[in-house]
Amino acid sequence: MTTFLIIFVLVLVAIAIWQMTKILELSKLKTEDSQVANDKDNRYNGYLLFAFLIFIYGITIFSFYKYSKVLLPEAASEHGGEYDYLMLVSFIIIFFVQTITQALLHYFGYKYKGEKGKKALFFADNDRLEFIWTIIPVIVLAGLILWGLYTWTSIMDINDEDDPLIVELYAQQFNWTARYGGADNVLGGSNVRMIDIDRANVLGLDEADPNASDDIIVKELHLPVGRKVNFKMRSQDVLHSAYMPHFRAQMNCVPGMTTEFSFTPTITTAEMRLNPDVVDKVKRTNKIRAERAANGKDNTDPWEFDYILLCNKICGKSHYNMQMKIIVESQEEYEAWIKGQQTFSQTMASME
Ligand SMILES: [Cu+2]
Repeated sequence: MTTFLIIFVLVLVAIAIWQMTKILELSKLKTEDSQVANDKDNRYNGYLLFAFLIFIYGITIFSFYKYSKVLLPEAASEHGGEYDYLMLVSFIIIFFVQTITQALLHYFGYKYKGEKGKKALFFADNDRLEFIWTIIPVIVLAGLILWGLYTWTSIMDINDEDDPLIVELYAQQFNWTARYGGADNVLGGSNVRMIDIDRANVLGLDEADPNASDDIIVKELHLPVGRKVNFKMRSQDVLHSAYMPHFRAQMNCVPGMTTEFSFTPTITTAEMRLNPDVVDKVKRTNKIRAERAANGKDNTDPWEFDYILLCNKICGKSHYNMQMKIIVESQEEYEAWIKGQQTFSQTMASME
């Protein structure tokens, strides 16, 4: 980043010097030097166009080479594959059109550069040409939009089929809390007005609601692999956004209402840790951390991959650190873990 800034400043200084020499030249009032572009100037600008074309192609190839590895690994949810495919096809189309139109734009800019004695060909309209360049984008864009709408509708179809696990994600500045429905898989009623920090009722559960007594409140989200999860999101204070990038899931958490998202995790945490992209990323990160350790800096503990729930709305000064670990595991492991958690009524009883 520092290198980039230095280069940027040097470029700005160079431009300033160039502009100053131009002003000096102008101030000499050389009357024979006309400001009207001649053939040589036009040719020069034509070559600059080609140079710019090579620059944008070059930087594209460089970015692919250098930054492809920072993309997310394979989707870990059922709908994620569909979502990624839609995005890939959109990108391929945009990339293909961009590459060709830029080449044409710069080539014709060069070909029809100003020359002494050359007259511009001009026609007011061409119905066939206009038809072609209107109908092709219309068909392609309509196709993408319809496909996108169809995919969106199927992802956002939140229903109670296939016995989904019900989980509440509760957002507040600056942390997440998760709540399971307990043995009955039904979340008890809740309201921010019933929050009672002194008695550990941090989510404002209705103590009189029998559905609430077996609810389980945790700070780490465990999900059994292959089981659909219906998330109910709430926020205590401001807008937050529950973002689970590895599952291609995101939903705003809005104070005063409950929002929903649903997905089925398909890859356990243990399996994802063996994914080549993830292995690679862990290796790169730990190399940086080892270097930091060697230089006596902090934040040097070796990192192990975990799924994560992040806040994706800038909700305040500690927004960047608003996260919760997600663990996807087998049904047996999940059951063993949930059995070890206290229910809401147990927590309340222990406070009496
Ligand atoms: Cu937030």
